[in-house]
Amino acid sequence: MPKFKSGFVAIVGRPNVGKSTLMNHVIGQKIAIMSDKPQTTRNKIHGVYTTQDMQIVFLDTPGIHKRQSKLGDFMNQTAFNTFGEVEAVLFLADASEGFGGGDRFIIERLKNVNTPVILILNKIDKIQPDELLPMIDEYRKRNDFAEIIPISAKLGSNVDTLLQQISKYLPEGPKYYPDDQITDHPEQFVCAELIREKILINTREEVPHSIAVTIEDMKVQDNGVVHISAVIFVERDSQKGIIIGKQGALLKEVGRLARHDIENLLGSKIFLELWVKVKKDWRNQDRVLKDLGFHKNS
Ligand SMILES: Nc1nc2c(ncn2[C@@H]2O[C@H](COP(=O)(O)OP(=O)(O)OP(=O)(O)O)[C@@H](O)[C@H]2O)c(=O)[nH]1
Ligand SMILES: [Mg+2]
Repeated sequence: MPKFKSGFVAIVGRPNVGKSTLMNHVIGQKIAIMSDKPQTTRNKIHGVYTTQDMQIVFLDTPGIHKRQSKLGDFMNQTAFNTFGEVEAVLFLADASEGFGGGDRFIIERLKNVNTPVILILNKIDKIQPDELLPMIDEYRKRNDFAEIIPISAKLGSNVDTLLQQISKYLPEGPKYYPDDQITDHPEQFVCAELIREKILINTREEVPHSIAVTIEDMKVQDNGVVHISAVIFVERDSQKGIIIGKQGALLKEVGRLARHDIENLLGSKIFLELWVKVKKDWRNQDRVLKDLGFHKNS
């Protein structure tokens, strides 16, 4: 009988290239939030993929970007820290945008790592087939990649091939997580993230980056309904107005969309209570970042 294989792989790349979309597709459930706004993911998130003969633990990471705040520093460091702790690094690039300065910056950092780097060219659904080969050549000139695999994370094209290729780099190993566990994060974290996703989708410009969400309370009531109380932190009074919206319309819509996703996640009815509070310049305050769950070593 073949031996069980297992290991960790990190998904890294610029913001918005589709890292979380890929992980969710493989896991088959939304555990990492996704949006068309860059810098959606802020923490490292484990997604566990288990079959009969292997277990791959994916580490979804924040997009590596030009830092603008202490939160940004934390996010970049979170991504870089994963390079050394995995069997392979999946470097995701956006095929529809071509090679750019942001990719070069990451490749330079990857050159100092001993871990094999698999280049994934994502969003091939957005390009013409004849654009692919010249792009692969361009990337190949820049670094010695262990594999180069074009995919569409959104449509799931070629993701099976990717999984097979990853398995080549996994050693014989244990099941790190039980069969039915798909992430390392507690439900409360995923719930808070789902609420943040709905705000990202419904707001523009500076607002998406200025919010943080915490779950203050979560308990099952006698009638089986899960009561959740969440706080949305913003940096300024004006942003509080935007999040609440005209006669509370935006907050209501955020609540409606989040409730739908959270009910899917928990598999039970929920009652969601949302509060909006101002915490001035929280992205640059070490103490506040810590309170909100951004710990240096995670
Ligand atoms: N057309 C197309 N769109 C995609 C594909 N993969 C992801 N997207 C879209 O790209 C956007 C960004 O996706 P995310 O998964 O949030 O990207 P990310 O790399 O995790 O972004 P950060 O967390 O900000 O670093 C979303 O609007 C996705 O729907 C793909 O294969 N094809
Ligand atoms: Mg992400």
